This record gives sequence, structure tokens and C-alpha cells, in this order.
Amino acid sequence: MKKDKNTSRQKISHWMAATALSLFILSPAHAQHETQTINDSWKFLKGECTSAADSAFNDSQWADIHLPHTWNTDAYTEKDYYRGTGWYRRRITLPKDWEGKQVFLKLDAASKAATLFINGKNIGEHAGGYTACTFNITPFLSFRSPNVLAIRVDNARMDIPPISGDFTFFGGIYRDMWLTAVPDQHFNLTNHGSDGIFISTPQVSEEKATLSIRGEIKNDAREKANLELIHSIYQPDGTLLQTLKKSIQLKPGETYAFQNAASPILYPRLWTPETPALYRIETTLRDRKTKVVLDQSNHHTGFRWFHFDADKGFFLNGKPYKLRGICRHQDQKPIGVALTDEMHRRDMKLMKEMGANFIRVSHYPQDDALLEMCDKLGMLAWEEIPIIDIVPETPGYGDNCERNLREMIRQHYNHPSIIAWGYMNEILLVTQRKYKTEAELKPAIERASSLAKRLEKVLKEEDSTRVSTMAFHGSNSYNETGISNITDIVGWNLYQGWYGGDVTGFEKYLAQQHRDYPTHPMIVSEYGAGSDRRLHSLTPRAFDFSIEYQQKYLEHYLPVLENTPYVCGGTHWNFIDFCSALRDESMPRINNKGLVYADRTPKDVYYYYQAAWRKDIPVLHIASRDWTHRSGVQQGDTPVLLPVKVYSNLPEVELFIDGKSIGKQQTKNYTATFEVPFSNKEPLLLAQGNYQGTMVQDGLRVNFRPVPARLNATNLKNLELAINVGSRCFFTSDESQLTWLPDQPYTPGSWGYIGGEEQDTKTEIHNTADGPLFQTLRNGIEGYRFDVPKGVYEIELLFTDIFRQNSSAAYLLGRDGAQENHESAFGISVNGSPVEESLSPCKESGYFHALRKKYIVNNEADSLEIRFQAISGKCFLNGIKLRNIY
Ligand code: GCB
Ligand code: CA
Repeated sequence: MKKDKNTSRQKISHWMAATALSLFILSPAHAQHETQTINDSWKFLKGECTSAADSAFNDSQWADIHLPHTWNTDAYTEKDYYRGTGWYRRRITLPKDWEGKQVFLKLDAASKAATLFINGKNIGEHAGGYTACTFNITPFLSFRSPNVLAIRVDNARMDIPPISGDFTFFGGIYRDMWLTAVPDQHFNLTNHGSDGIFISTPQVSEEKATLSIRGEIKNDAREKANLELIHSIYQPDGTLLQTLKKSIQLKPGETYAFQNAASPILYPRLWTPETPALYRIETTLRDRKTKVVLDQSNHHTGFRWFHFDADKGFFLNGKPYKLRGICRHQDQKPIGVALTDEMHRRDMKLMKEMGANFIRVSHYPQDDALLEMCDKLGMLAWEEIPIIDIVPETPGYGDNCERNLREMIRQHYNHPSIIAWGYMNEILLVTQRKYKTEAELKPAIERASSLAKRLEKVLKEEDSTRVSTMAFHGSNSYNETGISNITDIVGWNLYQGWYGGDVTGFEKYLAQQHRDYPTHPMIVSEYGAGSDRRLHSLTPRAFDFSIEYQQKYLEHYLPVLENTPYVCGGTHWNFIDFCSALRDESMPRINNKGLVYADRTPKDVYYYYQAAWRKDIPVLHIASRDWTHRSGVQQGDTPVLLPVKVYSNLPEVELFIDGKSIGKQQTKNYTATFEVPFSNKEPLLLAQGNYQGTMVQDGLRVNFRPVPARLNATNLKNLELAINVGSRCFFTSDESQLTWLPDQPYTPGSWGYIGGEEQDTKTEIHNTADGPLFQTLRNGIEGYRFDVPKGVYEIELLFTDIFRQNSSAAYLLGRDGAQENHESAFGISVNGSPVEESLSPCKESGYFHALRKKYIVNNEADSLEIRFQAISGKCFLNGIKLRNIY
């Protein structure tokens, strides 16, 4: 069972029960709340199989699986990942002593919808892939023979959110499944997937806090019950603070609602991200006469208060407090969303270590393990339901949204970490793209707006102690339509300098919003830029996916967030490189805006945040773990100057290469960048600085492969001269570790392109793992020339025809890949001898498919010149590689 979850109940061990028995000499009904997972021994079938609901159905041919499970690991390779039905079956033999008890089945998450059958009978359905549901299955159970549980799961439903969005809607039962047995008198365990106990802290100050506990008790017996309800409040150090006791009499079948207030707690220890002091509330239901425990629940609570101010930002416990946050998706390549609890906890620890104090649990409710860690580690949280891009007309959609919202709030209500509930993300984005005319657009906006108003009402009804929020894309339409007035605070997802414009557009946008809508407290609910470890640039540009551009972008955004008082904070998009099956770009199926890779290895830029946010530890990090394979063009024997960046919170940093100092630098914006002379094959970089009187160091060995600017018989010997034509990025292949250099124009005595212009695509390239190399090209290229001595050479040319109209996915804010259709064909010659009469890369390998051609040529001159002659369309070249054979 899951231990230590603050929503889980205590299992009373056997000896405890035995002691109780001997002490009180009870009735034979065993008095305890027992709960355990049923994650093992499942049978699974991907596909529809209606007869699988029957208990007699033979599932021996099905796959053996255990939970958590998803059927969508295909989403890492297929854009069109499986959306449909999957069936799960399992036999359950119940312990003898559960007979006469109430038995509950809880599904922590099945995406998107689950229909459950026990022994052939339909026991109910749950619509919503990110919240839990609980069923009382007692009437359907047998204690004489194994019970057959069959669950039909469906991730194709379009009446359940999400129906649109930049992430994969993984299908399956991907969180835990539980069985719980309680006596006839118990708390309301079927309250929207929660355990039916709700704790709030209506008033908190430094001097005094109040605490209220609310819930329901059920008597499922045919006799009346005399009970005792006891609340024990424990201090953060574990000592008992106070006990509340109530006597209750319940009629047969009665449900009783209680709301009890603790006596005020004086000088409470306040909960903050820095001091996450948790009080424990143990709520116990006992038989009044025998004192036997019937049901018990344990929750943590924390005392804190907060408010959002449109001018001054966020306040925690009365003090200004910047929300330093990240957004987090829940998958991990290659396993999808079927993560263990410890994987969720690892993510929380990584975020905390980075110095974050806030998380946007996006775009949907996540595992209880995550929220438990928010409470314990100290991370404020915004959690939301996945209503994204557009509100459809589909019948039932609004009802499902409303139920999912209630479920999220009730299931995670008790977490002191939660300060905001959200229910919509960029709801006008696809709406505006889909409906072009005013006549079509109006009702669609009206739908979004009225659903928002409905949900806002539900949210406040469920929980008036948190703020409501929505996240908008960077368009003023949310203000113009009045949608921005619905919630307490607004979130802006801003990508200036990524999907379009310049990074300075970011602060301009914020300033304008603040000026025009001065009463809206705001959070930057998203900002981010993609990055790919294989791509590096000395002149980074938006959308080149270089590590350097992501760094540059974030180094601009973070100081704005930190230094703009009216911005309550920001949540970086996204903590991880996550799965978005529809996405192409440099890493198809992956949105690579993460601060950590899919396997959670931190990117260098993680340490930029750590340097900015952690004051309590020294941070000194040579930001070159992402760029260990370096290359550069070398003039003669002079070392190649390449930048090496250090992220640090120390005032001053010194950098050494192979023991030689490059100098000292004051850090600015937590960075110091050194121009380092590289000549050795495996230089050792060392950074050094002083933190409060102690010397701190970071060392890193990198690889360096110089490429001579001028080629001669000697330096050509073992050289594989590879050039990423049409690009300003170095590209290092994951498969060969070979680095392809940024392109350069031909100059006499050296090598480079002649004519043409850079062009690129974000569309996935098939037939290769080196996509980015083929996504960039020189269009209209006339030639490529190497000034090299006589000899036999291998020339390899890389092509991919990217000139086909392709519709860009709607989520690519503002970018569209509209290009003209034309079929290019060209002739190629080397030193005047034709090697291709008419090469048409799109005919040879298909549009967006990689094509590589090698030619062995005998160079009898002192240069090699490749010439391209257009036959139709334009000539282009995506990459070139030269090797001297002899
Ligand atoms: C957004 C969306 C988010 C996307 C992100 C992106 O605005 O809210 O779901 O993943 O942009 O990376 O484009
Ligand atoms: Ca290229």
C-alpha cells in the first residue's frame, strides 16, 4: 500500500486489531479500515471486446500487465497514436474477514473514461482521465468464489476534456487502484473520489489560527449506531495539541454531516516553502461503547494566508513573496504516464533543489504523490483541469468539466500547498483560428465565456479559500471579450522571442496589460523556448533549437519576472521535455522546452535558475554539460576561441583550461562567459570562486575537434569534414558523435558554399535520426568548393526536399509553414564532370525524407568544386561531408 500519503488511511495492523479484540471483547465484525492496492496480475487487451465484461470470458490470450499502465508508448513514435478502447481484467479473491464490511474500489486515474463491471454487472462509469473515482462495490461481491473485475477504458471520448492541446492524451489505467474495506459505519468514501474529510483554516495570523473539519459519516447497517467522532490535532513535531470529541447517534442508513471547529491555535507555526510546517489531523470514528475504531483518516494541514495584489504582487503570510515556479507535465519517455510514485517525488525534489517555490500542475490534476510532496517540501501550487484551446458544442462536455473540477477540488482540498485552482488554458487560441467570421466566432466565444462563468461559480462553491485562475495566450481578446474578468487572477502564457517577435516584447506586453487593466493580479503562467542538446550556436536565433538560444531567452525573461513588482511570479514552461505526439520540430513527438531532459538529467540552464533562486548554497556550474563535443574552424595552429559560460551565484568566478587561467569575471545575471582558447583534444575546464569564505570549484572535461580553415595533405588525413549546410548551428549526431559545423561562405584557400540562401522547416524528417541536419538547407545554391590538394575523395551530399505545402499544427502560435509546392530537380557536377544528370530528392526519397549520396571522385586539380544546375525549381543542399581517401 501507499504509505505516508496524507490522503490515505491508516491500516491498523493485525496485532493492534488483536489487542483491541482482547481488550474490549467485541462483536465478531472486525473493526478496522483496511486499504491496499490491486496493481498486480492484470490482463490487458488493446481494442474493443464487449464480451469481456462477462465474468466467464476467457482472457488467457491477453497480455499480462501491472498498474500503473498506459497503452500509448506509441506516442513517442507515432503522431497518430492509438486513441480508442482498452480492456483490463482481473480476478479478486477477498479475505474472509471482509465479509460483512463495506468494500470500496478506487481508481486513481483511468484516461479518459472507465466503465467498470464486477461479475458481469455494470457498476458505474467515470468520465475524466486525471481525477480519481470510488465505487461502493459491496452489493456485487462474492466471498465464495473469485470476483471478476473488468474495466473498459476509452481515450477517444470527445465529450471529456482535454479535446485539444499540445500534449499526448495517454490512455490506460495509469495510476494506482485500491480496495478498501470498512465496517458499516464509516466516512463518506464516495465523495467525488475524495475521502470525504475536508480541513480548512478560516483565519490565520501569526498569533492565532482557526481550524475547521467537515465531513460525512454513513451508517450502512440495519441497526442504529452509537458513535464517537474524535479529531486529534498533532503539532509539526508530532506532539498532541488538542482533541475534540463528539457523540453521534445514527439511524440505519443515515448519512450525517459534521463540521467541527478546533479551539484556536495560538502562535501557530506557519507553513511557508522555507518552513513547510505541517500539523496532522487524525479523524477517528469509534463505537461509543466498545471504543473500537471503525474508520480513521489522516490529513496534514498548514497554517498560511496569502493574497494577490494587482500592483504589488503576491503576499504570503503578510510578506511580499515572488512566485518562482515551473509548470509540470507528467510523462517520462519512454514509459509514458505510467510513473511510479517515486518518480513523481523525484521531480518535486528536483524542482525544490532548483529553488522553485511554486508549481503550476499543468494542464490537469496529477498524482496525489505530487501534492503530498508540495506540502512536505514546501511548494505552493496551482492545479487545473484540462479545458484547452476551444470549448466544443459536444453534449455533456460542460457537465464533465464541472464534475472534473469538483473532483479535483475535493480530492486535493486539504493540501495547504494549493493556492489557486484553474480551469481553462488559452481557450480562445484554437477558437479564433477555427472560426474566421464574426458570425461563427461569436457563439464560440460565448460558449467559452458561459462555461467559464459556470465553472467559476462551482469553484467558489467548492472552495472559497483559494483563488480562481485561467491561463491566456498573448492576445488582448481575453480582455475584449470580458473573459479576463471572470477569475480572481489571470495567467499569461507569453512566448515573445520564440513563436514570434523579440524577447523585449515580453516586458512590453506585461507593462501594457498592467497599464490597461490595472486591477488584474497576474502571473506569467508560461514562457519557454525549445532546445536540443545536439544543436549549438555562436549566433543563436529564435527557433533554431540551439541550447544557446534557450539560455539567452530565459536569461532575458527571468530578470523581468524577478524585477517587475506587479507580476506575482512566473511558471516556466515546462519543467521536463514532454511528449506531444503531434509536434515535429527538432525532436519529433517531444516538446523540448524542458529545464531537464525527459530522463530528468538537468540541462545547463537548470543551474541558471538554481543560481538565481538559491541563496543558501553555492551554485557554480560550467554550463557545458550540454556541449561536451565541441568543434571549430582553426586558423593554422592558433587555438580556437569558443565561449564557455558559467552559471553561478558567486560574485566572481575564475575559469581555467588545462590549469591555465582565462581570467576572473564578476557574474552578471548569474552568468559569466569566457572566450576560451581550445587546442587540446580533451581539455579540462575548471571554474572557481569564493562562497562566504570557502573556495568552490566545478570541473568538466570536454571533447574538442578542430577543423582546419585551410586544408592540406597532412591535416586532411583523418579528417571527416562535415558541414551543416544552410545553418548557423553545430549539430552533433547522437548516433555517430560526429559534429557538423555551421556553414560558411567560400573564401579562396578555404571551403564553403557559393550562392543561395538559408531556409528551414520545422517539419519532421523521416529516414534519419539526425533530423535537424536535414531541416536546414541552402536554397538556390550554386556550388560548394573546397580548396584541397590532389587525391581521391569521398564527397557525401545530404538532401531533403522541404518545399511542400504543409499545414502547421494549431498550437504553433503564430508560425505557419506555408510554402509553395514545386518539384525540384537539378544536375550536379564535380570539377566539371557530371555526377548527377537530374537529381530530384523528393522523387528519390520523398518530401521530408532524408537522402544521402556518396561520390568517390579523383581530384586532379587543387580544388574540388561541386556545381548545381537547376532543371526545375531550385537547387538546394542540406549537408555536405568530405573525406580524403588517399
Ligand atoms: C502553450 C500551451 C502549452 C504548450 C506551449 C508550447 O501556450 O499552453 O500547452 O505546450 O504553449 O510549448 O507551445
Ligand atoms: Ca543543414
